[in-house]
Amino acid sequence: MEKEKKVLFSGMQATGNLTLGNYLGALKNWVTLSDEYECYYSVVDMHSITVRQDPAVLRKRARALLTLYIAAGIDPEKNCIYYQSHVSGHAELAWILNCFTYMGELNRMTQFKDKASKHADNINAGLFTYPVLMAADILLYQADVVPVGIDQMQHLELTRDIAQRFNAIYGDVFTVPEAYIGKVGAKIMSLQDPTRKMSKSDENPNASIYLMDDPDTIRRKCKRAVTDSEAQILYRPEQPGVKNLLDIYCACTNKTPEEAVREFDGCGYGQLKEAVGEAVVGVLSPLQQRVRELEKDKAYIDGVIKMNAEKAAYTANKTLRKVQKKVGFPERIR
Ligand code: ATP
Ligand code: LTN
Repeated sequence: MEKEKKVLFSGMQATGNLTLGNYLGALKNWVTLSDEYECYYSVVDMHSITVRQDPAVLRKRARALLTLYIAAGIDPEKNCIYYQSHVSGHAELAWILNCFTYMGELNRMTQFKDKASKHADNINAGLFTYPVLMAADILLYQADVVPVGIDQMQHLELTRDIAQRFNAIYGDVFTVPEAYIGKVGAKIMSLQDPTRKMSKSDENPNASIYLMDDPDTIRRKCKRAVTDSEAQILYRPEQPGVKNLLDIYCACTNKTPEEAVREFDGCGYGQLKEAVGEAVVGVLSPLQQRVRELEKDKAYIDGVIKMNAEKAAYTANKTLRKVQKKVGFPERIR
């Protein structure tokens, strides 16, 4: 089949409660990109078990994340939204790619070092080879572009190196993917420490707005956001708290920082925080409403899960069979 649109792959882990940062920095972009590309958006549950999980909680969160993809506006008829664990090709290709990845390369991964220090009691081999599974995710679908945050760039570079190494030995097997880094302002910072990014693993619940927070909680968290004592609303790095509030405001209202600064000219921080709270509620309330409606329709979600897993497996298997043949596995007898 001729490729009409370029292929895009991305994934998110269902660990923790998703934040406004995940939505504005990733999901919202995914929706925009879904018209232009043939998209695969995976709930990467196999990556999640590199850190110990409660099985019931993981299952529930994975389904909630998949539902959220749809609620955010990704059309599951036109794009492929699926659980990584439903397509066995991910694990199979990851094994092969493990044999084309050097220990030294994996040793350099900063996320591994970071997670290993956070989970010193469980530094398992899966945590170490996490980037290889990620490479398998991307290469299985011959993805041209991969939208990721800056923190995942190192993993993407490794994916490119593995693909190029494999291609150099066996010919043109894999498409070498490019990173797609979202627009400026897509990095949402913590409301309590605007020098750190808003993160779902932050232990302070006031630091992050969770996607399922109710309107009053959202307003309260915005009101409590840390700012400064400059008493002027300008968009500049010297005022990271105010800048972050403006970034959130702009991302929620599709305005530019210049427009926002003009709008808040002469206003106090209280007014800014109130406006930001309303803007966030304006974006999250309809999203939450769609999530609740979708959750009621179990049969529909089940149908999406089944159909899209089959769609993903079809493409994945094509690549996998080609790779298996290249490395010398015997042909299957039909
Ligand atoms: P954790 O706290 O567990 O590290 P996280 O909240 O940082 O999680 P990830 O699961 O690492 O989120 O990332 C999911 C996606 O959301 C990635 O594409 C990432 O770039 C994006 N993302 C996460 N946090 C932010 C943020 N504060 N601003 C913009 N984008 C973000
Ligand atoms: N490691 C990524 C999630 C992820 C991913 C991928 C992203 C797993 N596989 C493939 C893009 C492409 C994260 O933690 N954000």
